[in-house]
Amino acid sequence: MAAAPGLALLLAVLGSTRALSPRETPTRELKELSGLWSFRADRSSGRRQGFEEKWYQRPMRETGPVIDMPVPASFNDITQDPKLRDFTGWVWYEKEVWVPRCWTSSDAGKRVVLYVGSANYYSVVWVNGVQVTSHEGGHLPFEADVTKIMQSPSLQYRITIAVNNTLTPYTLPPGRIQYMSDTKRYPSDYFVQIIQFDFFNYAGIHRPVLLYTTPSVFIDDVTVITDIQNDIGIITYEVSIHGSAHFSLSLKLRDHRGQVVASNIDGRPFGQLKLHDPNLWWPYLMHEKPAYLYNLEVHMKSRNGSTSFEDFYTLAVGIRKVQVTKTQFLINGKPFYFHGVNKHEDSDMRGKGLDWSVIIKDFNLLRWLGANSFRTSHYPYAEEIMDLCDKYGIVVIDECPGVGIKDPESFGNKSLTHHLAVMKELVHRDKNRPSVVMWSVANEPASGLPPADSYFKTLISSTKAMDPTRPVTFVTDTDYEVDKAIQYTDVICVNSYFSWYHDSGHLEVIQLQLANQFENWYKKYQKPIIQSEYGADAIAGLHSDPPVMFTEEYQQAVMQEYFKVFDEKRKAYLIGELIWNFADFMTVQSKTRVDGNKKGIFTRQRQPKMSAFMLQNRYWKLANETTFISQSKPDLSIHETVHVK
Ligand code: GCB
Repeated sequence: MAAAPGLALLLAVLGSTRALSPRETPTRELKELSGLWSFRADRSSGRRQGFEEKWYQRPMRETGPVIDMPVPASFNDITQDPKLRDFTGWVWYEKEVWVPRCWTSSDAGKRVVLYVGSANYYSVVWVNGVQVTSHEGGHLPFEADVTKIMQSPSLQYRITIAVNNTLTPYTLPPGRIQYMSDTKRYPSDYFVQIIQFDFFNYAGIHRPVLLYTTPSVFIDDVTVITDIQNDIGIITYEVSIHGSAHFSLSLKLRDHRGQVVASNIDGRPFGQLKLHDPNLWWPYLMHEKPAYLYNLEVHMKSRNGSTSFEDFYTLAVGIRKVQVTKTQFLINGKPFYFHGVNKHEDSDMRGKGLDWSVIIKDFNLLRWLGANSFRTSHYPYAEEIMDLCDKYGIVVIDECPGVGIKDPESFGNKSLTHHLAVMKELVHRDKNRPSVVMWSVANEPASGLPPADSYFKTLISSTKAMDPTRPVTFVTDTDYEVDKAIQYTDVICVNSYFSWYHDSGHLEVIQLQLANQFENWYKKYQKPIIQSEYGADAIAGLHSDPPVMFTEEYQQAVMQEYFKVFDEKRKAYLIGELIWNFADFMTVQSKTRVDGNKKGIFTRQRQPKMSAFMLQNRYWKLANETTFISQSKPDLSIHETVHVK
């Protein structure tokens, strides 16, 4: 039996990017390297001193002063040094670790991998002074096979990671370094990093660093696609094995009680598992038992002469189907309305560093709010967060770091090639997640510029080729008459800030302008629309009646005006509303930002503003209208599907 066409395509296009999340299983061990690392910023004028003096060759304490730096965390808000807060260039991290002898002996039959959850934005990694990998781009994981190096006689290893946060017209997000040559106004060698996005450019090692093992012959990747046909759940899978062409595989699917409900022991790396009357994966608040996950166990055995290898990997699988019509977004054949938020990975002191307390607090707030979805504005979030979306049924629009693409220079081949590579990494990382229902390739690019047409045509069609099972979008704030790229998307995502950035203070224009916005886009394209951002800044505790800008009352009033139009248009083609923003967040210093962006309905410390209670009221009402309780079977025979095959 051949792999299903969609799956074959997905695998062929994805090729060999990093795949499975590191995980402990009976055949895999894992060692967390979170904690304190030695740290030094390279403050030399060209930022090249670390490379010139080869700081990776000896312990860093021998080449100069080091400070303690927590990992994961952004380095920016950890010290009292304003120059480190705004530092641009190379920073160096180092950690000395012990590795168990049973991992590294040459006859252990093990492979040792060094994994970095994410580092912003460009990283070079050495072990004991030997470069093992480099990676371009933040917000996504990368790894290196360090087996050979770890087979040296020493059991203590020095891991050095140099990270550069410089943004250029060809990075994602793009940026520009501006040198100030007027020596009457600026010190010599003075430069600033220019960015065109509205969040602080936090940098450093943001997600956990791990060492993990696999057997030398190992499960390299697992891809699943789920479908539902006439009460039968179909899981089409493909497993790739690395290290040997001779292996046998068995797969078991267990329900949440641990019972095996489907299995395949024919030994082949692709096939289908079928289940009668499966428990479907439903979004939070759409069903009485949302987010049902099965556990897929993949067991591989291989023999090479007298040596045998065994690997075991488990994957959470949610059976669900996504479709898009001209007016609806369907999950398991039922209309789904996104009542959710836009977020940031952002918190006091940690910046963009992963923190479990913040993560769990945020999920508790989302559920309190009655939010069923979020967009990962404006970059991929940690795998740990995505796991919880699968587990809690929070639907995700998964966005890549294509934010601030404004200059014509950023629409050339060099940028496009990198953008395609980033989408490939993102799709590869999140392809098996039931919570991910749509890819967003960018936020507010200059999509009215002539080169945007072919840039987005290629980007969107390549993303669809990588994953034919999910719709693709990008988020626009360009006028419907000049936008050149929405034609290629499945869903229109539009941002607008009526009575804030335009007609500031004039609440009375919102309804007219918003209704026109929706009608214009829909008439031109006949695609469903999500209001992917709207909102207003409110300084918590600032009040006025009648409402004026920056007060909690004004934020509420803006939202109320938007709601009136949402309620009218959701009867037609509006399929979602995502408030900007879940919480206040840090930005670059500017005349329009008072200690960051204050459009949160929660403060940065996650305390509710008045708007949070108002939104909670609305979202629970919406949830009650759209809940589907499974007394009757869902109708999965959709005839009107137009965009997603
Ligand atoms: C937007 C951007 C978002 C900003 C927001 C604002 O359109 O997509 O990144 O933070 O507006 O508050 O200005």
